[in-house]
Amino acid sequence: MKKRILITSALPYANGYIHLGHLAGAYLPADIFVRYLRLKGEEVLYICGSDEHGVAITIAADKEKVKPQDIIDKYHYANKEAFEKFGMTFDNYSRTSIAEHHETAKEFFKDFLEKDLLTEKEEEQFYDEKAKMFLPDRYVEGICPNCGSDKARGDQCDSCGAYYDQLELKNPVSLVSGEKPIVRKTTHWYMRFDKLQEFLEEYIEGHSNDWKDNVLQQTRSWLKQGLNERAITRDLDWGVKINDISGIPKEKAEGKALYVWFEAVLGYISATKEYFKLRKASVDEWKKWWKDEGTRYIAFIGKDNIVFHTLIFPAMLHAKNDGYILPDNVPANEFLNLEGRKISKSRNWSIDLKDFLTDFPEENYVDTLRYTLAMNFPETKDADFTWKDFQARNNNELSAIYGNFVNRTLQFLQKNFDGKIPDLSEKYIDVKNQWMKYVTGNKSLEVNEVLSENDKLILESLSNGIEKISHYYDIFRFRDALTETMNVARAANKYFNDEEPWKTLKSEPERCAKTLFVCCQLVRTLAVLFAPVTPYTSKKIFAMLGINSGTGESNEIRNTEFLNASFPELQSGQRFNTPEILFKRIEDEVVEKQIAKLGDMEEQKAEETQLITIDDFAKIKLRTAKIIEAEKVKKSKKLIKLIVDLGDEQRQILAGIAEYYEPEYLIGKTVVVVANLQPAKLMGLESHGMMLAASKDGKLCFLTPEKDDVGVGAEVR
Ligand code: B3M
Ligand code: ZN
Repeated sequence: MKKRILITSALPYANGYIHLGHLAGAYLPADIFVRYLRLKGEEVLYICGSDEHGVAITIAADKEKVKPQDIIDKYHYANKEAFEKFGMTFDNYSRTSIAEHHETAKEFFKDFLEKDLLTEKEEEQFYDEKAKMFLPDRYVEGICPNCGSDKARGDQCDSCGAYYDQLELKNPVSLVSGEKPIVRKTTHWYMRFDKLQEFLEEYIEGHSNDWKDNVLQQTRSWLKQGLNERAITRDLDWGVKINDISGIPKEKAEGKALYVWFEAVLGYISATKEYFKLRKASVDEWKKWWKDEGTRYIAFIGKDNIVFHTLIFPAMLHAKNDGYILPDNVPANEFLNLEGRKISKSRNWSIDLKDFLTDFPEENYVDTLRYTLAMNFPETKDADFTWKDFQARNNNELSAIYGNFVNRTLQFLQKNFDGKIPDLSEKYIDVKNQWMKYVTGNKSLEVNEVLSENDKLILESLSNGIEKISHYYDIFRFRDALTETMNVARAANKYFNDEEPWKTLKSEPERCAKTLFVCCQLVRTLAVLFAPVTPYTSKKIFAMLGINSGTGESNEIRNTEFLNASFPELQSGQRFNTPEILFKRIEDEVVEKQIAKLGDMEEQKAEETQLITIDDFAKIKLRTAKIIEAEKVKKSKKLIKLIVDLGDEQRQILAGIAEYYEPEYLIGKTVVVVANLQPAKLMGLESHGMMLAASKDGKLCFLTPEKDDVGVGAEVR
């Protein structure tokens, strides 16, 4: 049995805002898991931070025309704040620009140098002659040598996940100048990953039963190809510099930085060191988490980071030969799509967390987002987030099931029991004892008639439910854990319905009190079970109940709420506070507005990038014309053949408007046509010009002069 659990989430690059895809991949699953563990009383340390080096940062700086330092400051703090509001409970959210991290990274480099695991080599690299610089990683784009995708980066292909040597990229283009780079020699240090192949094979096979399939598959296919030595330095003046490391010639090390992946993974360690330093703990405290067999380490990541965490990082930890533990699991998620399409920031097909928080500032919506994402975690394959689903999860599940149960229970007590947890009469006084016997496994024990069939059923649902929930959390099946959690809420509602307290209030008041006594306990139970996923709501419920109970936050006193979730812990006579609505309904307009926001920029951007001059525009000759004949083109759904009069000539124009207009309606109308368009043939018919029409959202209408004054043939400008 491990004594403590170390959890990390991939360090997001501080080059942009966190979006929902990130959250569903590596952050929310980890936070849910961490809260769950803390609520079980486990000793947990949850580490994350910004990845602030490498080309991802310098490219963002180039784009925003500021210094890399400005970029990392801007996004580090923005993301840290957004994460906090989203309820992430890191023990430390650090950053890789801290001195601690540079020292740790250099220590590893130096150590590998001494162990002969690094080779210094002069090798060919892409060089941009115009920009006078080498082009590391993302500074070049080209065709993927593996899958043929044409947007592959210099070091990795986003399409197929391949990770290759930059010179293998086909048709390379420099992103700095747009030119084709030349190949030039430069010195770099290469890590002998080939020497670690055997060790890694053993390590991975040791986990063939407990790691996710997607993780094993990708890792094995890498191992199968055989590990090569890899350059772990770059020609870059932003990052962990190596020019002050003894053992390598200074002139050669000048202008070089460690490859971002080599040092970023070590960021988890430096962040741990920083955490204990900030708490003024003893200098060796961090080692308890990284170098003690009593610690279990789990690394949460997205699928594009798999091999760095299953091979590269473990290889480094092992090679350091200093007692480091290895990841015990790397539960990588696949990708989250948005409204059926791949998330893309540049196409504005994305939802940044910060924008969500601006539009939905109330905490209940944060919980709805956490719940919706968790119900759609891409655990085994890519999944989809849609606003309609967000609305439905809120209205039909959180509000209609969970919120409804809490609300009807507390309202009923408010109205009929003076806002207090009911006292139990003589007949039912033993309920708590019987309940405890029942949920602690003593089901065979003869339970007396104090517990009704309904009571037994709900207790059954509770103990079975909690067992399943824990089991699913433990094997990283969070969607299932959450579905089971909602099932407990369903069972609670059913209990309320079956007991019919609104009837027994008059006919069997003692039983009614017992029913509500049970329901109150269930309210607390649900708040505990939902706490990892919807913590803000749980806090509200605990406050309403007037009790102190945790939601698995970082600084809480460790308790074992989750293990005791099924126990009846509330006391009779305890007064509670005014109930409030937990999940406000989300109306259609709200989500429609969000859907409409997506992709906006796609058009905007297209307009921005394709600015034309007035001379360009003058090339287009637009003129008014009167439609004198119109008929449908045979065998075409879309085309109408028009004869238009331009005053000095008549022309035949084919217009794709048959789905919107009847030909008869068009005759006699004055329209605007492009008069100098090259003639073209459509369905065997000549079209000489083009008629202008406006279209949007499946609707279309042609343009016509506001007054008849100008007649036909008038120039439109
Ligand atoms: N910064 C890459 C990414 O966001 C990354 C992960 C580092 S984990 C040490 O995909
Ligand atoms: Zn590819």
